Amino acid sequence: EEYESPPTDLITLTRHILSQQYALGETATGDLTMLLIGIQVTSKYIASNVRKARLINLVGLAGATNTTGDDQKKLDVLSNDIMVNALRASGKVAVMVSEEVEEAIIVKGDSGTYCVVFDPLDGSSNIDAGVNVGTIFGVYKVLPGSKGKVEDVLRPGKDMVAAGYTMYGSSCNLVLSTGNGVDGFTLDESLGEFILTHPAIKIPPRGKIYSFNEGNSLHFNPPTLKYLESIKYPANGKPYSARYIGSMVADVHRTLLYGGIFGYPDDKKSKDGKLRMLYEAFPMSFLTEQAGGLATTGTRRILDVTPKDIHGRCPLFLGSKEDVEDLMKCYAEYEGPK
Ligand code: P6P
Repeated sequence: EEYESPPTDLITLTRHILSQQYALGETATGDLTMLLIGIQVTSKYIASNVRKARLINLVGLAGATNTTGDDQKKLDVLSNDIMVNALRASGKVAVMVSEEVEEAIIVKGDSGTYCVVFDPLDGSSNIDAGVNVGTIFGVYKVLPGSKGKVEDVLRPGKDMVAAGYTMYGSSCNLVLSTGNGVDGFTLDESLGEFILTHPAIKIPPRGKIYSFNEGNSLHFNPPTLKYLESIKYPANGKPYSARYIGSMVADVHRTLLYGGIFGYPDDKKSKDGKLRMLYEAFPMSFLTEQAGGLATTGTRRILDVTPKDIHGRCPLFLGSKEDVEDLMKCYAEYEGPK
């Protein structure tokens, strides 16, 4: 049959970032480009380790147990070390916050003007079951005149200049926004390049999927229960489908592409919910808004919230505009005790 010649105009992640950088004109220093390229290299390295670990754990290859057990770093610690070292080496980063590190890392010496907050391997408890996991990151510029201090990242998510995630699954997908919409890239392992495969991702205005851990229903607050009731027993007799992977990157990726709503609410057991603001809620809310969706705590736009602590949590509902508006209505109409 007809031989289809391979594409000859590949838009790699590097080329795409540079094209956006040019769009910024002469103000562009190239620093953000270098930083994002550093994150890209990190994602490739983590992808190869995740793939090996998954293979080893699942088929129990000898490599899973080193001669001395303590050499075998847990994958999330390994991913953290890879990310910290790559960001430090980029020379563009003044402050780092990692889910794996208790204190903010202030880079000494002539460090850059960016701050990167990240969860190096979110959902890693799912690795042994072969479930998709991911790296989530957000980028702030330091405050004017700052050489890098923790206050540079105790700011609302709307101050971020870039955010994204890499999902490690059957393929490796990197989804990124620098404030001009959302673009998705797929790692072509034969080239070692992320190729633009999902340009200008737009979340459908309404979906048919809800994604909550209903195992927590006993603790859910009335507005959350009222909303879930409205989509499980709707007047139109067409209930939503339930999809919950339990790995934020996978649940958010599906929500961005298919639409619907993902939620990790506050409840009687966890008054701020479970998800961390800086490196889970803010980056995913940034991407959701850039793709035309909404992201709320139930009563407030998530990107307007200011964290008091670098590991602070907030309730989160994000997804298709109309679905999230329905959720917000349930909160607005709730008259009971806050
Ligand atoms: P639960 C993974 O541990 C994680 O941080 C997110 O990736 C995920 O959305 C959430 O926790 C799942 O939490 O309580 O439903 O298992």
